[in-house]
Amino acid sequence: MTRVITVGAAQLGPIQKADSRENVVARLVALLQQAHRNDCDLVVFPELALTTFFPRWFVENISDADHWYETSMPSPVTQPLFDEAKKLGIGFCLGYAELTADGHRFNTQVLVEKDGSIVGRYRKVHIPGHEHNEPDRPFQHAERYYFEPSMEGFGVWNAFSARMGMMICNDRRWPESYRVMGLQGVEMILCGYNTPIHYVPDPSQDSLAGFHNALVMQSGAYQNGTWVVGVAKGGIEEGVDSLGQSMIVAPSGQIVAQALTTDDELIFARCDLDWCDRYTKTLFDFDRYRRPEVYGRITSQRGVVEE
Ligand code: ING
Repeated sequence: MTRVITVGAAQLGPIQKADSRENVVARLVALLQQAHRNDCDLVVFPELALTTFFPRWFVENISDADHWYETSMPSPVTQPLFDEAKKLGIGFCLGYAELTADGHRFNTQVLVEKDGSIVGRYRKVHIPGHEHNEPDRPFQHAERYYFEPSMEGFGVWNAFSARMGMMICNDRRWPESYRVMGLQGVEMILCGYNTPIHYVPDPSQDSLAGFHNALVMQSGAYQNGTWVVGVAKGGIEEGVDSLGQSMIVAPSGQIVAQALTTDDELIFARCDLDWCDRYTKTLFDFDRYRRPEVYGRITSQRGVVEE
């Protein structure tokens, strides 16, 4: 019997600062319904899918930013999304800013099954950008001020009759993210992102933003024999142009669907999970071919050590 998940990548166009959460949730519901009409089992939304990318502004007192975070999930404003998904019998993955009861702040994604239950929660591991105000930049990327890194790492959950994993935006640039999930038998990785095309520390990378986005997800998929679903919030948000190019990547590393716009746009693909075995049981048969005994530096050391 073949195992197939029809997955939708629900790319979002920009969310401006003045847009209400209610308005955004209505956009998410419309994409969810479109995914349902196209027989999707699961629809994936971007990173921080409920608000504008607020780390682009610095506030002196972090509690002045509390209104960007959710203190529960479902929250009152996201309940209509949970209700509609459960009614339609479709799962979803949603990125949002999480403020815990004991005051911790995470960049978070939840995976919701077709029955409306939350089956997995992932908190971003690799937090990019800077921790202090850098007023000389054209825009801030102060994620390291607004979010602490997860200590939970990368989980893999049994859901949708598959081994499902999650990662968020910058995580996709790091091979360890995929490998830690690969070693747990992951078959599909869900990843939301917000990627400004202008890379302030090195503008020579601007013209390569789309190339690098595809490069990392295609290699991660191939090297771990897994499907990867990358979903953007794209377009010009508060003056900052962000990459679209949401894509669904097969375990072969091939792109099977890609967004054409930088706006709200659903793409979808039928993903045969048994394709994973073609890679994980052959040239990436980890148990047969990996050499962890010579990979010690991967976990014992962070930066470069010479000699
Ligand atoms: N964004 C970025 C990404 O990896 C980043 C990281 C930081 C881009 C600073 C540009 C400037 O695509 C997120 N949201 O992790």
